[in-house]
Amino acid sequence: MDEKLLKDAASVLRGSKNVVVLTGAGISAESGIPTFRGKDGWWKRYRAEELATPEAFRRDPKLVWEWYNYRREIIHSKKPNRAHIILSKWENEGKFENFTIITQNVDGLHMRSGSKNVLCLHGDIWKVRCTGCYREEYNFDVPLKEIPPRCSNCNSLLRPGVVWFGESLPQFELERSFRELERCDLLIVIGTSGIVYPAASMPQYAKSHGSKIIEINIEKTPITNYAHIFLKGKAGEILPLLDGEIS
Ligand code: BJW
Ligand code: ZN
Repeated sequence: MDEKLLKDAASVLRGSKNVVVLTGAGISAESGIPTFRGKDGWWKRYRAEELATPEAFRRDPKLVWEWYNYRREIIHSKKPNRAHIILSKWENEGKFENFTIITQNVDGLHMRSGSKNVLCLHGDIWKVRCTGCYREEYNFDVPLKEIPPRCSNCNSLLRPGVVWFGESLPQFELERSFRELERCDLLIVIGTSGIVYPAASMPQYAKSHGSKIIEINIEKTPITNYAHIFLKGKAGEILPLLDGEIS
């Protein structure tokens, strides 16, 4: 890690009042949860269109649910890592006037590590929604009791409470995200490949409203081109260093 860059990032962080953190699958990688597009990512083994679209679910709900059941088993057996824990510490110690996490992850690890102000853009893998009566509820069964699971109210198929390609993001979370991005002094982007919209547009949006952008990733992304500071490395190693600099 370049010491000068780390010190520059710490100085921006220290001078910021309104901080937003945008996270992707990379922040959970060190917890042992596979990313989507990395070398061991899901899309290397499966085709996105076969699993993460409404059409795929209509075609083969059992296959899609088997994948989600498998991922729920993995997530259930893992815990938040140092990166999640430091973000929750910054929020709970009141280090900044406003501190918001916008996450694309559905694994719930930010909440499990104690973060409260979290906007989940792509839903929650522990929620299920009925395709018949639209009732939404939590389901923490690991493994699921039946695949595909059915609604206890109307017996229609349940679907995972996540956002698939071609679907709209939840309106409240999306609107609040853009409001926070308009007023933040600093956006820290952690562990996202920056190619899935509308999340991928958020760093540019924040920058156009005057925010500084710090990116933490093990490799460059399209966001790196316009980030003010790029910290190359693992989130679970860089965040403790940054925390050490500002504590
Ligand atoms: C580390 C690390 C370590 C590893 N430390 N870093 C505008 C332009 C073009 C297309 C579109 C557009 N607007 C909408 C679209 C269509 C589409 C889209 O974006 N397509 C693109 C792929 C081109 N978007 C949508 O359909 C969205 N809906 C929408 O916009 O509605 C309106 C609309 C609809 C249709 C047309 C137009 C408008 C919905 C997107 C839903 C995404 N859903 C998924 C699945 C969620 C449920 C589930 O988990 O199963 O969300 S797909 C998957 O990708 C998942 C993720 O949240 C998302 C992003 O992935 P992420 O987090 O970036 O992970 P990776 O694996 O890609 O990257 C990991 C990164 O971590 C890498 O960079 C590593 O280097 C790094 N890393 N270890 C730090 N230790
Ligand atoms: Zn129902």
